[in-house]
Amino acid sequence: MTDPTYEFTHAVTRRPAASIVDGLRAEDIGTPDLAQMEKAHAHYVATLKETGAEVIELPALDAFPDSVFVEDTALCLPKGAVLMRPGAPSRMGEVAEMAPTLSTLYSDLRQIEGPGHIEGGDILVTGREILVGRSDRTDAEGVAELTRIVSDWGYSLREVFTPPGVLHFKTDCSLLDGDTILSTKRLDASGCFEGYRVLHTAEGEEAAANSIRFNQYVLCPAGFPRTAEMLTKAGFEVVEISNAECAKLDGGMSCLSLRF
Ligand code: CIR
Repeated sequence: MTDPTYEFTHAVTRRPAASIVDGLRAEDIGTPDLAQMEKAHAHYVATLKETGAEVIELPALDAFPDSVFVEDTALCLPKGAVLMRPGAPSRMGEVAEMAPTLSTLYSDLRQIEGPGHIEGGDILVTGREILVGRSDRTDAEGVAELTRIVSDWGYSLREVFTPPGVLHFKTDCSLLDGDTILSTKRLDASGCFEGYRVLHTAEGEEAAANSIRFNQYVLCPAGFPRTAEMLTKAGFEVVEISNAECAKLDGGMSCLSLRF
């Protein structure tokens, strides 16, 4: 029996574009370097492929500086996929660029029509439910529209809240298996993971929370040794990937792929 929350046969990624220097960021901590980002991206894609999954690598899109962060454009579930409606105006057009790829892979492809907004980075699919964090990018109307769509497929969706100042819900958490979550202490303190087994990122290593479980591996941003060690001790096979360039744009491991 496969576990649909972390056992995947496919991923979709998009190469970073030269326009990445214009990507959105909450705070300017430096300009991302395209060559360095491409190198880390290649390591990321190679790691996904190493698990036996097929990775569909889409070409760079110069018109959309943040288009490397494909996760925000869609939600992919076993029964169907949903095209999102990003809350960031500059990212709206990325959805139409993703639609043709998903329409070849899914017979049931739905779309958030609006007026609400929702981005994939705010959605965590666990073994028992779909958690969606309201944030600056994801509003009540967007959550309500997604709730109606996924209830058709038998999912229950629970609205939660992304902490203030945190870009996306999954900036602060990730799924390690159907029942286990890696979270920052600040997000877990909100009580949103009651009933789950929760592992905390180490103090000062909050940015390690945006990791992904993909088949046998947990892909973690490099540079957070205490969290990596904790995960290894808990029995996970950790692969560290440089996230220095994406971090300048508030991006992490989950943002860089759609997984299904
Ligand atoms: C943005 O602000 O939209 C991008 N610079 C970063 C998106 C990161 N995506 C994610 O966490 N799912």
